Amino acid sequence: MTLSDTHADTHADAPTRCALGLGSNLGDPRANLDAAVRLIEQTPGTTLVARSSDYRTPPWGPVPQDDYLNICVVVDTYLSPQELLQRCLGVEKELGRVRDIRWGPRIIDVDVLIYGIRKVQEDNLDVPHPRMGDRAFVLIPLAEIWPDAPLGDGRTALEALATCPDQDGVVRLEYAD
Ligand code: A4P
Ligand code: MG
Repeated sequence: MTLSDTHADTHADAPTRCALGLGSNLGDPRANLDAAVRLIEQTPGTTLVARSSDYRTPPWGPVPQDDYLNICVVVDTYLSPQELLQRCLGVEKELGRVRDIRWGPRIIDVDVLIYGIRKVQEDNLDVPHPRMGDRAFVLIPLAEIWPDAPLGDGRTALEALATCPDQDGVVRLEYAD
């Protein structure tokens, strides 16, 4: 990706604050998350503002699978919403993600949670992420680094946590190294 590519349909004169949600439960999840954050950091026109702690989270959804590691990051970016999505999909591809079962295990998932206060509803992009407001594996890391994050339904991340189920299973990891 070159700077001119990334700015092709972007004319913003100030960056937009965005939140991304990352998850991994295949291979070496910690290494996968670290590698994804490095790639996000290297994205032209994009600055990493904050990265949450790593959280071990029970798998959500109908597919039996291993626990996940989940994190959130906050970025300031000049990319448009579609460009940011394409970058997230590119990071997944670069790390070797193969899409098979919906909600199934994955090397890396990078979702666009929030793009400023914009609502985007396009065929391939729904922002704010429609399922984040009741998911502890998203809200806990997000509220750690951006408690006032606007969820698009009038609530902040911290406010949504007050009524969010399944928080007990989410464990913040502290690494010795
Ligand atoms: N797409 C639309 N909106 C967005 C957005 N805001 N961000 C489209 C990213 N992508 C978005 O994604 C399929 C398509 O969604 C993309 O090509 C994009 O055009 P996907 O990642 O292949 O599909 P998926 O992840 O299997 O489906 P979905 O509905 O996004 O799944 P979720 O909701 O992300 O669930 N349990 C724990 N503990 N932690 C997890 O991280 N993740 C999942 C996946 C299940 N259980 C989990 C976790
Ligand atoms: Mg996804």
